[in-house]
Amino acid sequence: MTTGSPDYRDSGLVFPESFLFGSATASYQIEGAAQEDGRRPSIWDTFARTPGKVRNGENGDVADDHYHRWEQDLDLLTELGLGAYRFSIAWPRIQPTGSGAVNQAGLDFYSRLVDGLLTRGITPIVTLYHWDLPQPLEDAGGWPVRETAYRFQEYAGIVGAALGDRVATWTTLNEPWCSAFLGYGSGVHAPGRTEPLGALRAAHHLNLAHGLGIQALRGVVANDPDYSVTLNFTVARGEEEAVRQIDAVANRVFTGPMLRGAYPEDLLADTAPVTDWSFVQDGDLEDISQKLDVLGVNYYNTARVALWDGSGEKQMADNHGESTASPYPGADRVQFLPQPGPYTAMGWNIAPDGMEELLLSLRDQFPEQPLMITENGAAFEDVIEDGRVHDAERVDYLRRHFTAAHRALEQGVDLRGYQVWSLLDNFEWAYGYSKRFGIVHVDYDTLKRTPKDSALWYSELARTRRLPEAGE
Ligand code: IFM
Repeated sequence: MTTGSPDYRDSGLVFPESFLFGSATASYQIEGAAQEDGRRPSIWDTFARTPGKVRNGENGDVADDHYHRWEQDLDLLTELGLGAYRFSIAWPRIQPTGSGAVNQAGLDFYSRLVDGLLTRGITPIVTLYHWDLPQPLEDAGGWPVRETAYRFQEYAGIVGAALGDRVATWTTLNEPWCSAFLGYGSGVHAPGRTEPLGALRAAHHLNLAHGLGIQALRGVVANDPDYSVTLNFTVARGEEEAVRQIDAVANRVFTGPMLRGAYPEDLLADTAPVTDWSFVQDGDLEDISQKLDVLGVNYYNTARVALWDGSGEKQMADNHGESTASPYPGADRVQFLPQPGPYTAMGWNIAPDGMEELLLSLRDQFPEQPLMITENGAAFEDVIEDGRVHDAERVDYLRRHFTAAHRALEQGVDLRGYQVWSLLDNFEWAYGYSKRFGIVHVDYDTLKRTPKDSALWYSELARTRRLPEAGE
């Protein structure tokens, strides 16, 4: 057993009995069957078909064909001994036009999936929105428009009424920062718009959708689930003023209204050249600040920032794709500096200490708020050889991040579980299929699933609750 190693390569650590080990996926990234059983296009179908937006012109039409192979995929969870599965529901399967008419075939698919999990003794963690906005809602203005939040409220109520007797945890949104600021700011995600004001309006309407969505769920569910949202936090380090500005527009723009019932004063001041925030209406903050049973935390890496003095070229090594438009309205003087390695195949720096720092910081900011790691994992250049994938780098990445999570637990953080991203190799958004995050390899020609060494390692951890010794 090793503890306290400076490189976060501890072993033998034991996680609590109640700690929920699981793995995560998202609808558009794995399902395929894009034109089946009444599903209509989302903004990602449209974006992926726009030349130059997704690497190699790839799309989610087939992806992992999970829509047809879901039973096999749930069996994989059982074989690995995982206790939870975090998946998302495709809004365009439930309401193909984004409003009104409900597509029963879509609800039936997710109902079978939830039942399939429960019969296998696996806890369903459901995300309502992981970026696949029905295209007609974008055509009507998308997230910058207030009406979209009301449409989400309606959709949440429909799904809640259908599945709300069986779901353990409801997560309204996955990473609204990406939806707002990559979708409408830098434009590297769907719908690919580059409008600083649109991005801030989108952030507010996503916040509103979250609050209204929880209220809609509460009105219809029949059991006593946990309510949640998943945020991707930017752990910025470096020059204090640059850190403050990024923390405001990347993190506190969501935690402020959701957990404190107010937008941070410094965010309002920073973004004053872009907007006076008059789109925030009376009562919105009360609607948004719903009690959360658990806050979902997605963590991958850290950022190093500094203020740009206007001379030389501004550096934007911020790991969020290539675009000349900024995803940080109001923080125009902040530059993102390259960081020391090692890196994953995404070029993201590997920094388990950032996870520990983030969990402690959230505990300090929101002492009463239980937390769950809802995503953490890494893409590497995997090679399949003789039916095995020896992904030692991913095993090492996971070992170090589980160590970080355990250290946070030991320091009193109320951390309820950990969902590894991702169960399967899948469609990695603007990177298409070029980046593999799965602990299970998917052959995109045959769609065969092969658990990688990391899956076997994780299985051992989940079964024993004990971080394996190096080499085990
Ligand atoms: O694949 C994504 C996921 O959809 C959202 N969080 C980050 C992952 C890796 O980029």
